[in-house]
Amino acid sequence: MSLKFPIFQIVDESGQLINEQYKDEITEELVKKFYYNMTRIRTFDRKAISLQRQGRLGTYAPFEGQEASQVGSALALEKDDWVFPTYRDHGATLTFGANMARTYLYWKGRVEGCVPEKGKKIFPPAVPIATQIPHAAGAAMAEKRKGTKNAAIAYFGDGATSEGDFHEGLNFASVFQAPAIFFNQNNGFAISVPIEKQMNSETIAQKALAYDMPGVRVDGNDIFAVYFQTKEGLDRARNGEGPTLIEAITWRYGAHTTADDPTKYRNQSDSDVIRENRDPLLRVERYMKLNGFWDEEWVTKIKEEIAIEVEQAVKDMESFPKPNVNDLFDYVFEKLPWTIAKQKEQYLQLIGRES
Ligand SMILES: Cc1ncc(C[n+]2csc(CCOP(=O)(O)OP(=O)(O)O)c2C)c(N)n1
Ligand SMILES: [Mg+2]
Repeated sequence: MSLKFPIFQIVDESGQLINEQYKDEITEELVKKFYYNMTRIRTFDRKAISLQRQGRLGTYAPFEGQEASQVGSALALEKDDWVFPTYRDHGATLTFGANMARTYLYWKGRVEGCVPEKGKKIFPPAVPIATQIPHAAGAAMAEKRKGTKNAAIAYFGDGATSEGDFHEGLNFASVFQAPAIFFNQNNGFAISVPIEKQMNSETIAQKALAYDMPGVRVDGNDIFAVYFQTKEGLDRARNGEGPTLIEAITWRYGAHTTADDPTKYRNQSDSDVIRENRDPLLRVERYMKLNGFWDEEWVTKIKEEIAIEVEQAVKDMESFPKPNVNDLFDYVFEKLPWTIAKQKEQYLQLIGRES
């Protein structure tokens, strides 16, 4: 099956353009946009880990290594499309226009972290695996019924493809020819379980065959391949040609979350080798150098701007108004049962407040 679903690349590990078809569309502006957005989200991600280690954020799920998949797919979207992310997809949501301070706030356990910018159709990160997939299919079906040209994208990992929700979502989208992109980031692991132990299929892309939709396998560390394949899938979706499944083969360098120790289940030196050979940012840097787009001054400037933006987001997150303790009790039942009312009273007493 891997022969039927070859890995699609446009720029190889050394930064060489190996697919001439897209040559004219690859402008200096587009390549700089790739580099800028990947640098931005990598900076965000590293800062999140540092904040967690200092006790300033709760558990965090890092995505370093997966930047090309997330930025490439998000940049292919139009502003009125829907985004259904997981806990690891802040690279995609930030690129699409999510607020950075609120994204940090989410990992402080604050519900306000789930509120998107006005007009941005970004769902809260799905922590229950694969539940966002039928939601995306539904949103796409709704857009089709309304007669718009908007599409929906669902992000999910390799592990999610073993869930019923994955199959239900793809089936519905296929039956109704809904304008959806099912964007899989195959990072080889569902927490500690390697892909060979998760499934007997050789590829994830081949699962599209069952639903008679295009299944595309791309090098998820080649942002050029991800961007153009997502765009093509979206074009088909907007033209009424239904959904597409994209398998982006990638790797997370770090732990599953800050609560995980990857050395218990894999050899971390593999990550060092992948970083040297297949790093998504390094590949764009190599491409830029080979094509005369690399400009040290510009790189220094954007890195400074990004550092300021991230520091400001941390400040905004930390100065966000404290949560209202009543929120802990007030929204589960329409009328507070006496047991919870008593708990609330005792808690307020404990913290020395009347209401
Ligand atoms: C329904 C459900 N089952 C189990 C879990 C526990 N869990 C959290 S993350 C995860 C692994 C998911 O792996 P994958 O889909 O490959 O995504 P990745 O974390 O690699 O991005 C599991 C099993 C969960 N959150 N939800
Ligand atoms: Mg995974």
